[in-house]
Formats: sequence, C-alpha cells, structure tokens
Amino acid sequence: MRRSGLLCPRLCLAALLVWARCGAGGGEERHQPSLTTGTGDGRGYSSTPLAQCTYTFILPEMAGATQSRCPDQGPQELGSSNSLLGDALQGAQVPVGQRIQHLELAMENYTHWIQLIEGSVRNNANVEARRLEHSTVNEDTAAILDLSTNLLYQTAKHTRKLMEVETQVLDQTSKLEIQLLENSLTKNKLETQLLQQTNEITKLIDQNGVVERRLRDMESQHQQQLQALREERSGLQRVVLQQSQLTEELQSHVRLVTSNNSLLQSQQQQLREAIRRLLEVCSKDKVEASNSLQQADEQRTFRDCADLFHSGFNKSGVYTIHLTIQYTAKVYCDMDTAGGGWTMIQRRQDGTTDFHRSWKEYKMGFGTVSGEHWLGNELVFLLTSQGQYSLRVELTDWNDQQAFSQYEQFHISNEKQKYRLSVKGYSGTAGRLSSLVSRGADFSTKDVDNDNCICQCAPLLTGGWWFDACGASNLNGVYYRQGQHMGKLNGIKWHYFKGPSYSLHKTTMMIRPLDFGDSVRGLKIGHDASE
Ligand SMILES: [Ca+2]
Repeated sequence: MRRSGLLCPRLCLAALLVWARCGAGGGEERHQPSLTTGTGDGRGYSSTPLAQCTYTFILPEMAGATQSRCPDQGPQELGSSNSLLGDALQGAQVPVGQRIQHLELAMENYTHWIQLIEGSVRNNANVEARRLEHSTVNEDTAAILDLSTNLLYQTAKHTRKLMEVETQVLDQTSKLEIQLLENSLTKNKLETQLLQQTNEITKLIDQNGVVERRLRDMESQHQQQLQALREERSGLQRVVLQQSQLTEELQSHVRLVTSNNSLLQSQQQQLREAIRRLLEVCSKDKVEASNSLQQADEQRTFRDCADLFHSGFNKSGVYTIHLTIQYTAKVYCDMDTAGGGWTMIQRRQDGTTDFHRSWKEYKMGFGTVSGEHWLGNELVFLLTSQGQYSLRVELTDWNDQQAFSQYEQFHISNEKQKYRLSVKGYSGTAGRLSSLVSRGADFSTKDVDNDNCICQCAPLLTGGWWFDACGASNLNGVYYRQGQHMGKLNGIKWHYFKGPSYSLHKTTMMIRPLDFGDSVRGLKIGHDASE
C-alpha cells in the first residue's frame, strides 16, 4: 500500500466524522456541524457504538460521488490523495474485478482506521469517564462533608440547647425538691404542734373531770351538813319548848316553896328551942355518955357516912357501910363539905370513866369510889329508903368557879318504879332554879327508855339520868376536855348554872340524912352551951 494512499483516507475520515451521539451525561446529544459537502442521494450511513457514545459516519459514495476535500489540503493534494480512488474510478475502464479489489482494499483501510479511532475514542472515553466519575465522587464527598458539617453543627447546636434545657429542668427539679422538703418539715412541725395541743386538751379534760368530781363531793357534803344542821335545829326547838314549859312549872313551884319557907322557919325555931333544952338536960352526964357511946360505935355497923361521922370518923375517904346484914358496900365519905357526913353517889373529875352505860350497870354501879364512879341505883334506893335524905350537888366549871345545888329531900324509887326521882326543897348557888326535874322523873339509859320524850334522850345526850324530856341537867354526859367544853348539848350539863351547852369540869352528888345538920347544930349548940 502506498503512503499517499493512507494519508488521505485518514484525513478524509477525520472529515467524515460528522457527528457523534454520547450516552454519557444523561443522553445528552452533541451536534457538530458537518464539514462534508455531501450530496443528497449518494450518501450512506454507518453507526458504531463506543462506550456510551454513538458516532455516525457518512461514507462516500462509491460511484458518482461528489469529490470531497480535506480542509487543510488544497485541491491539488486532494486530487492526488484521491488518486487511488481516481485510479479505481479510472478503472471503470478497467475490469470490474479489479475495481472490487480496490474497494475491498479501501474498506480494509477504513476498517483499520475505524478500529484505531474506536480504540482512541474508547481510551478517551474511559479517561473521561474516570475523570467524570472522580469529579462526581469528589463533588458528592464535598457535598456529603458539607452536609455532615451542617449536621454536626446542627447537632451540636441542638445538643447545647438540650443541655441548657436539661440544666433548667435539673434546677427546677432541685427547687421543687427543696420546696417539698421544706413543706415536709413544716408539715412535721404542724403535726407535732397538733399532737401537743391534743395532749394538752386531754390533760385539761382530765383536770376538768377531777374538779367536777370534787365539786360534786363538796356539794354532797354541804347537803349532808345542811341536813344535819336542820335536824339539830329542830331538836333544839323541841328542847327550848320543853324548857319553857319547865320554867313555867318551876316558877309555880317556887311560889309554893316560898310560901312554905316561912312556915318551915318557924318550925325550925321551935325545934332549936327543944334541942337546946334537951342538951341542957344531957350536959351533966356528958363524959360518961360519950365514953359509952364510943364503945358502942366500935361494935355497931354504919348505915351511911353520916353515921360514920357521928361516930367520930371525920376524915374524908372510903368507908364500908352496912345497909342490911348481908348488904355491905364501900362508899366515899365527904366529911369536909358543908359539915361533912356526905355519902357520895356520883363523881366526875377527869374523864377516866365511861358513863355511857347500860341499865344494869347503872343499877349495880361502876367506876372506883375513890375516883370517878356511879354508886348504883339499887344502893341509892336502899339508902334513901332508910329515912329522909338530902342531896347536895357540887359543881366546878373550867375557871375553877364552884357552885352547889342542894335539895332537902331526895329519894329514888325501886327498880320496878324505874328508880323514879323525887326531890324537894331546892336551894344553892348553881342557878336560881332547880336543874333537876322537881315533879319527878324516871331513870333512863341507852338501852331502857323511860323518858317523857317521843325521842330517846339517853342515846341522844349519852349516859343514864332522870331525863324527863329531856330536862335541864345530865351529870352523866360526855366528859369534854377544856377548850372543847363549849357548845356541847351532850356534855355534863347543869342548865341553870352554866347554860344548856356548857360541859362542866367536876361534879359530885352526895346524900346525907335530912336531920344531919340539925343534929350537928344541936351538938354544937350543946357544946357551946356547956362551955
Ligand atoms: Ca322516850
């Protein structure tokens, strides 16, 4: 093959490259202006796929084709380069076989060139494709980086915001917790205060209950005291009524006694005169008579203290008396008071003996005769049955003031007649009126009620006595000590001496024969006359 023949076809092929279509870039088509000067009928087309591009070649017509020119060749060169073809064309004159050979040769050349172009294009396309791919990757990477950066920035921003929000939430939470704690503390304090107040209320309720109970107790005590005072008042009213009746009776008796008194005084005067005469008769044999009397006294028994006194026993003390042959008794004889010769039947002086006794004890007597005692109703009945006896009551108050009440006649009946009292002829310093019941009264004790009261005086006033209802005296009442002796209705009472509620310090009741004083005075008068 000739060189000139190769060059031209290469150029011509470059010029024949009219346009190419590329698949790359998303099917984009590139159009390049055709440099060919082709004719309308004689042109053929050939397409070859190269990678993603499609190139379209315009092949020259084999016969009668319009001459084409290379741009960088003059018409001369073109003509020369196309000499082979021209030869071939000239060969029209040559046999057909040769011409086909020429064409085949030319086709081979074209094919070779096309293969080269294809390789070149393929290389370029690969390079371009790699470049494009690389640049695309870079752009994507940058975009991704940008996006990543943006994302990171946004993430950081949101993270900061989230942290701020978290911090605020934590602050709020801690504040709420503190407030909750404070509330809890306040609640605890309030609960403690409530508990204390509840306890105080409970204590107050308890105290209130105690006070109410005390008030109720005091009220009941006051009511009881009031009731007792009412009963006492009614009792006192009864006593006052009885005493006023008694007073009236006594006044009538006093009037009677006063009228009798003058009569008695004249009788006394007559008796004194008679005694004086008798003493004058007896004075001559005085010494002999006294000696014989003393001898007789030593042998005889004594019926009472007056009898002892007459027998020369003039010292106060305890003596034995003989009431009957079988009945003897020890008695206390007062040989000093008012001429002596007194047989003591009762004595109170120190409160050592209980006087709230039974009927039987009062009958038989109790205590010691040298101290406090009651001689015994039976003995007094026997004594006062021997003859007429007088009674002397000696009284001492707590200021050692002494007084007495004397009754010319004193007698008590036997047990069947309730040892009834009979007194007459009152005189003395212990009251203008008699405190014993002048019209008589039966004896009562705590177990035998013989008084004239619908009540029972002995249990009320204590002791045994001739109470009547309940009378102005009771020397056997309760012995009250000094300081407690005032305002006592059941004490040792002698109304007309110290009032109805004064309890006395000392008392004695003594009896002696009514004629004792006369005989003593007669003896004294006789002595005086003889001297
Ligand atoms: Ca009665």
